Amino acid sequence: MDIGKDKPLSGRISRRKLLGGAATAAVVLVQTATGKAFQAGVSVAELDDPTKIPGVLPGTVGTRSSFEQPVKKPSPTSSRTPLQDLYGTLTPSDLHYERHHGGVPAIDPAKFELVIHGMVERPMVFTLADLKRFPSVSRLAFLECSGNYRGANDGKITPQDICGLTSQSEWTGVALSTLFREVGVSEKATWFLAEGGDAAVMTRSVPMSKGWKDAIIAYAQNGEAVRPEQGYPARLFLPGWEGNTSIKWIRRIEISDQPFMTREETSKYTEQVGPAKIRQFSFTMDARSIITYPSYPARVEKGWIEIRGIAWSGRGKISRVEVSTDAGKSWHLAALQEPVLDKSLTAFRYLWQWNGGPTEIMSRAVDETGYVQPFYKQLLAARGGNMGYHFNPVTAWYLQSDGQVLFRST
Ligand SMILES: Nc1nc2c(c(=O)[nH]1)N[C@H]1C(S)=C(S)[C@@H](COP(=O)(O)O)O[C@H]1N2
Ligand SMILES: [Mo]
Repeated sequence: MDIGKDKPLSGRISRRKLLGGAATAAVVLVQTATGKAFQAGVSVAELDDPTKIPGVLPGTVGTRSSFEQPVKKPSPTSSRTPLQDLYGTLTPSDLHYERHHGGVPAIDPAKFELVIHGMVERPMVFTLADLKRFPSVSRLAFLECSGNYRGANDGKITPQDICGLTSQSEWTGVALSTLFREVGVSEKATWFLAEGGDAAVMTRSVPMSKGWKDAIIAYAQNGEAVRPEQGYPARLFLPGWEGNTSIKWIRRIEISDQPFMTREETSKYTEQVGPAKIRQFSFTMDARSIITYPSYPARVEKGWIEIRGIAWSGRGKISRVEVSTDAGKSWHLAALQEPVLDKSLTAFRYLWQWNGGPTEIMSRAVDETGYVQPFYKQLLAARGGNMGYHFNPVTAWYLQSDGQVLFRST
């Protein structure tokens, strides 16, 4: 059967439409194992029938299809994960959000050292090889910057703009509790300092209880060495806590019986929670969710739509996600993708038939502690205008009658 370029595949969908529309002229640059590029600059319409020519030979590293180009959105201080372009819950490592206060340092793994000292029996220096000799642990968990905030906007903002400082990886390394035992941490210790070896020499104080419970010194991310942007060759990873406590390029841990009141713990990383109340050491990330499809810049057609999104909570597991398709008047339970993991992104979906009338759709996450994701107006009432940190409001999407989806505040 001839499925020629412009002949319809079915009554409704032509091949061109499937490939992204007649205007598509993707540049296909395929690098072979021997480094020879071919099919460079070929437009979709000119692509040869793939069943008539041999394909590309196996290579040394895989590539992303040239038809798929999800990218992080950089600013001088961070770059955001394109949540609207992703599926499931695992963030491809090269799309993990980045936040660094002094740029990405180049660290020779052979020279890497982690010092643990202070209130310990045996101050010690660990090389990367030392860390890898200890029993290892792996866990899937999200990381979110506590400054995961959206700016003023005209409704034309994506999930990436709204909360793209959220990503998820499988982190592998040594449990910090293992190292605590190795150095013989004093029973009187209550806090430790984590210090990075980047130009910012970023430091944060962390309660010992978190260190004992589930802290990891991670040297791997999604099955390979941690990426430079994520802290190569090793970082602290604190599941469910504000991203800034997961010190990258970790080089020193000092054990103490009080917090260190570092630069980041005075002017930064404190937030207003009432007219005359400031919160400090607000480590846990609250529950949040967002519908990633449909979302801006998508345009949808009337009929069945699978509303899809992600939900997460630093307090534990997501217990339910509720979806509203009538601007919050009524709510329905979304289906959660199993397994629902502790402090992990959880995918949800809700099948809905859109009649084409303008409406607002939104999602609301509830976690296992009973915490309910607030509306923007509730956050505003509780905090006043000062909302840069720990910002987790319900996000609404407005569906215009022409199918265009736009951001709406709640
Ligand atoms: N050494 C060091 N660690 C750091 C930072 C930094 O600037 N330097 N940024 C922190 C902040 S604010 C966040 S949100 C996370 C971001 O981690 P990621 O870039 O792997 O997503 O790293 C944290 N750890
Ligand atoms: Mo952050």
